[in-house]
Amino acid sequence: MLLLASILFELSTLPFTLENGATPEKHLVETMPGGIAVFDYNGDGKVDIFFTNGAALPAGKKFPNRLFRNDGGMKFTDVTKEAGLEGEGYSMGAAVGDFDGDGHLDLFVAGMFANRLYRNLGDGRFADVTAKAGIRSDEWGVAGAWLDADGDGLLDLLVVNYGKIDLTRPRACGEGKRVYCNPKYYPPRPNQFYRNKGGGVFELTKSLDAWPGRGMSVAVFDYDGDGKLDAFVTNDGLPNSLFRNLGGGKFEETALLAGVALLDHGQAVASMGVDFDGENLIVSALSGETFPLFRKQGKAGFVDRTSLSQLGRLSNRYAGWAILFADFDNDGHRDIFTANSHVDDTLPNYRQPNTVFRSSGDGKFEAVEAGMAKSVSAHRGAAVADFDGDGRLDVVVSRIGEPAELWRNVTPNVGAYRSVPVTKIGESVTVEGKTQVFSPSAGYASSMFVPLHFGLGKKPAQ
Ligand SMILES: [Ca+2]
Ligand SMILES: [Ca+2]
Ligand SMILES: [Ca+2]
Ligand SMILES: [Ca+2]
Repeated sequence: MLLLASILFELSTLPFTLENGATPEKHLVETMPGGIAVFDYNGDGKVDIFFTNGAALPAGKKFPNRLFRNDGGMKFTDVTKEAGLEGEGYSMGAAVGDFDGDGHLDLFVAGMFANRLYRNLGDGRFADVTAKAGIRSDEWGVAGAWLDADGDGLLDLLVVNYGKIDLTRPRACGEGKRVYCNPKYYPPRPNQFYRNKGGGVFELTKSLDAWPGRGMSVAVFDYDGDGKLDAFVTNDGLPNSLFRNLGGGKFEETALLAGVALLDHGQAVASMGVDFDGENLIVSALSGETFPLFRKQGKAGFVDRTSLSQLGRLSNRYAGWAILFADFDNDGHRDIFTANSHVDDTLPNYRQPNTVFRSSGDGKFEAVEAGMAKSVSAHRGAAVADFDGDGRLDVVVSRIGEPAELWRNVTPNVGAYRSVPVTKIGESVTVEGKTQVFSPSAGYASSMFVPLHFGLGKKPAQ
């Protein structure tokens, strides 16, 4: 039997600081920026990094979003200006997909009253095509997901919206000291489904209008095995939403019946980030709530395995934003990375270390230190990719007020692996009996358009 050494990361930083535009008025949006996209924007085979960034509040200077080109060997160059991706307004999330099918990966950026669609021109530049596309900016957008929901071969766009906010009349919460208000003061809003009509034009439908929420993140997968991609949206302090794809651009909301609306205790938690590995749906939440884990049970739905998987016990003290599956030691079992920090910046545990939970391979997880104690920060978004191409999955994390973290995976004696490039969202790949379905939407308001990574769990060939 091959004994694998424990997972280990080496920390460096990137010259990007996430600015949340913090004010004495404590607008809730300040707690929530930081989605990331990782994708190969210039087609050189190396995974590049896009960071969303905030703006001064209530309305003011944009802190530019940033694009870093991967030059190999863990070296990155800021190419934001030449790419034309500085953006405007308060950006929060990103979604990568080739919406026009020209082979160049395009970028949707969600923000508060500032959604933007960028077409990749294929020469290192992006064009802002928001107006032509008909994408609106009339909601507090947090995240987005691309999926061909109506099966016409064109990627449609799902935009995840939070609640109603009026920055000109901020509510005062807290006694003695001002704190961020409870989400309940932000009335839920519906998400938006844009149908891609071709020719770079989208039509805003009413497909999701019946199910308002306080959406934060989205994962796309075919949960009932009918061949159509469904969408799971985390809701802050409300039951989650599962939008079952009925075809033709229509959905029905099935989270309660599918067992993913709530944990078995029946209380809504502050669901933030999400990921799905084909069997397990994981969600991040606040300290004291535990991070829910729902395990797939047949085609109808899921069962709450938060406690049995040990994730409840392991996550209870943390507040998580990004939560991601990745097989960091290539043993064939996907481990979990979470980017942590409390929402309330007046609490002593506001800044937290990230966590790595290693899969034991029997449906249970165990905490591994993995080098994470080196950074106790206000972590937000995260994305996983093999940035240095050495077969070990690395992690990038945004943090409020400090340079972004680059966690290079230096785990010794990892198992063999196979990396399979993918182009089509919903594409299924099987390697040595293991199947993965590609969807870039995962983590906290983030997007990973990167090759599928299969840990194969045996010694690499000499
Ligand atoms: Ca690249
Ligand atoms: Ca394109
Ligand atoms: Ca593993
Ligand atoms: Ca690597």
